[in-house]
Amino acid sequence: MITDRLTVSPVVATALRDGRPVVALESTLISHGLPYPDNLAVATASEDAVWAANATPATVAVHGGRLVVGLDSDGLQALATAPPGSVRKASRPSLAAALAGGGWAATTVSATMIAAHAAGIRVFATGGIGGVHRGALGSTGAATAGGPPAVAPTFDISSDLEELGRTPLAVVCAGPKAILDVPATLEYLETRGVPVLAVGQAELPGFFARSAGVAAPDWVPDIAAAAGIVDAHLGLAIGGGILVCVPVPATEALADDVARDAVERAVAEAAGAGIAGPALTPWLLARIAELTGGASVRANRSLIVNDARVAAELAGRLTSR
Ligand code: PSU
Ligand code: MN
Repeated sequence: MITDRLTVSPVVATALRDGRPVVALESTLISHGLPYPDNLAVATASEDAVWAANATPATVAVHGGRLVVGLDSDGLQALATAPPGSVRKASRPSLAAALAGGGWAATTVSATMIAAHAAGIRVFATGGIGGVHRGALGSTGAATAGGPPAVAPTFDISSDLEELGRTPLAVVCAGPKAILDVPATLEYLETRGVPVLAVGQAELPGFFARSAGVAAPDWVPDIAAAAGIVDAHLGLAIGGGILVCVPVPATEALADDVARDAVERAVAEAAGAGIAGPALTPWLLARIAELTGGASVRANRSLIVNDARVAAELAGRLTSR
């Protein structure tokens, strides 16, 4: 079973045994989400932000047939500097192949939730969760002649959403990624019974941008209030995670129109080029980085480190309740 495949670092194991706050961090954003050297800078800064908020970071990845919870700095370096394409992206459906294949694999939100929960961790920070991709539901086409034709659905829906529906963990993010069909992603999360909270604003955070342009299902003024709801949800032990959405820091946020234009263009190009499957999200993030002259990477870096800091505060409040 999963515990036979789990390697928890001594530092993380000790913190958990002593009941001190621990924050899980994922590794796909290192290997597939950001270019080198930004990826290594973000991974290190996220761990530092967790330590600075009096919690222990536990970056998760697959290595040598094991799910490692608590990478050391050599592991972070190895993942960040691996040649593009040489590291697998492990989600729930690809975790077994990643374990059996040996070598390095990076864990997405779904695989990181599985490992973190098995290790006894309750709080996890990422950048933006995956969700319902634009076009996943297809379109019916125009009612009038000359309009856009009907498009078949791709059904591309991230396994992150199913995992949030089944694995009890608080996931701190900056909202669903802006490349997604955000309203459909919220509907999916509601159907799967996942509470979604915005912190400090009524609008759902929009990943690169402060707002996704839609209301959050629920919102709280601060982390203390979020901790109360997270504690109630996890305390029920009815299964399933809870999503805590924190807006990207204002100084690094992309303007709403800049984000929207880059996302729309990148999504259209990806469809035209036939990019699909697990390659789609990394392709879109890289293309948006080009289209925004690197501004999206600065926003992504900033929001990831901020999420790690907020997650550490949340973990601290949970352990002291
Ligand atoms: N947040 C980021 N960058 C990323 C991701 C999150 O800022 O690259 C990763 C996470 O690992 C998430 C994955 O689970 O993107 C979603 O991939 P997909 O859409 O293929 O499920
Ligand atoms: Mn997908």
